[in-house]
Amino acid sequence: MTQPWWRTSVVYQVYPRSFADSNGDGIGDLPGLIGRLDHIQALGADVLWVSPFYPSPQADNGYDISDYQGVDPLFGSLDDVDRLIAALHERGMKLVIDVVVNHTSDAHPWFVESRSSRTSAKRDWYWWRPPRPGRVAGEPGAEPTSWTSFFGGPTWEPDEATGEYYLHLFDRRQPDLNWENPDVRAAVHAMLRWWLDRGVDGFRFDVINLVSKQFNADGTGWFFNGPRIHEFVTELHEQVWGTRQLLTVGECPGVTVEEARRFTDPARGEFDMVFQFEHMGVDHGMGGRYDVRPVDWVRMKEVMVRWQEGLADVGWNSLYWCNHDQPRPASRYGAGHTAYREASAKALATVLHLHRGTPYVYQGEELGMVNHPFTSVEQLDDVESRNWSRAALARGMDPAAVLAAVNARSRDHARTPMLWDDSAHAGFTTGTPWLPVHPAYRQINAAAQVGDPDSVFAHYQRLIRLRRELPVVVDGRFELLLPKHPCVYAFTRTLSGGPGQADDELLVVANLSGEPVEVELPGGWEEARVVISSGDPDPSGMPPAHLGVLGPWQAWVRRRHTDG
Ligand code: TEU
Ligand code: CA
Repeated sequence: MTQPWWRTSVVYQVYPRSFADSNGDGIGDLPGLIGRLDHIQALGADVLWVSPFYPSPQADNGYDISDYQGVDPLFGSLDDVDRLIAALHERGMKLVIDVVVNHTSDAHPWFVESRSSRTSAKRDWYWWRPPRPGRVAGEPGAEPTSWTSFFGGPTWEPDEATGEYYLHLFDRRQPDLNWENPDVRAAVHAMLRWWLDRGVDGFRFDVINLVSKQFNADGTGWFFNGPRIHEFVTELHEQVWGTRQLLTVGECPGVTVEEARRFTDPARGEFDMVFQFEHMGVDHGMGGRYDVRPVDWVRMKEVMVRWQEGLADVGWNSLYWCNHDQPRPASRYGAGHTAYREASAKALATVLHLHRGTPYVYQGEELGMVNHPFTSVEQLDDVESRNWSRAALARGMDPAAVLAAVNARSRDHARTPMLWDDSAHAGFTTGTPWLPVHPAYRQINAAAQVGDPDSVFAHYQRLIRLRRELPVVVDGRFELLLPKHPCVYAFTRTLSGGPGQADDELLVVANLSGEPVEVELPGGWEEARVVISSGDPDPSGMPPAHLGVLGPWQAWVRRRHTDG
């Protein structure tokens, strides 16, 4: 059986609003993206995932869709999508589009019709429920369940015209579709087949494990991996792509390894991989993402290993440190905007890209971009950070602490403009950028890095090339070393050569701290060739006895063949 094409792929994610602006309105767009495909190709990524570009009131920057089969004029036109697909395919690259079908925008014609009356033909396309018995819609506590929205506040919005509530797990302008209704599912399937006919190569499904809800009339229930989730996903697979080989990735907040095995077991016909969130929670306190804690690498390794092992024989991992919802990894886990910024970005990339799974690179990560120094919560655009800040201030939290929390965690860090060069607005736009450009853009930008062998960009290029060249990177068994070490992340990857054949082995070692450290590594690697390295000292010239001596943020990968 031939292996699916995406096993050797590296995906590059673009948030179109923030990538490249072609017409000077300060907002990135599809023609701008098409003009920058050389950058992604030069990096070596072969798949492009583009965040939503569909018509939308932009309440959540396009994750609130009002027409699934169009393009918002802000981003361009359907012709631009066709041009993007053609330009990618010409380069041997593929396109994955973002599918947001847990909810629509409240401006979607389906919802407009649904809310028009209790007897509307599309009433049942969304989750309409009466207030709790004996209560009036709008009264505090009258909500049908006590669920809290991802963006704060209750998940139920009272609707004056009909006296009922509708469900929105995210913003109130993002009403949840009712997947219990077969007409809703059929409409989603038809819409996705239409995109396949246009030539897209895959789908990233937004919060797809929330589409099956268990709602009980007594106000209890849940919505993570609901009772019919696997039935819905299997049906989606059958109805939309069948035996065609795409790249499908389901974003699954709260998913466990056990659930992920079900979602990604090829025999079940669901998804190729999921985005899990466990590793994103390692530096969250009990209060969630804005309860800022330093990353505990021992715990991080525990989580990563559990996923590596859990999906070793069945299923497949996605690998990411960042996306459009997360702060910049060079700030969050690395050295931030200091002398070790680049070394830390390289070390983090080395660790991630040598795990087993499909790596995702988020725009700017390949430059070691860092968090934006916001000086006021007023500068934030993101609905999540704004709602959280407003609620925290209302609770009486110290304004300086609120600012510190959003400066550590806001989704806007990922959304400030891509840094292209040292010209005005970092070459992102000729107009006024919709979010501020990072003040260090003269130092951190693509033009300064592409072609420089010491750059973060070049390091990503080498990591991606290594994956293409060495099957052990794709298929090798993963084994963690030094699990209890607080800052050294070390592991081996092993591909058995079979009878009479040597094993191909990699040893990956990274010091994820700004202090030099010395660790004891397994023997037999002294003569092994260094295939990737970053930071000081140069590992290739080290005397064998010093194998475990690591400089600040130093990382390297060695390769050897041993008889199996
Ligand atoms: O995100 C879903 C999700 O669970 C989170 O990452 C969420 O955005 C938040 O950060 C939790 O604290 C997806 C999209 O990636 C995100 O951009 C959308 O806002 C959201 O769904 C709604 O469509
Ligand atoms: Ca534009």
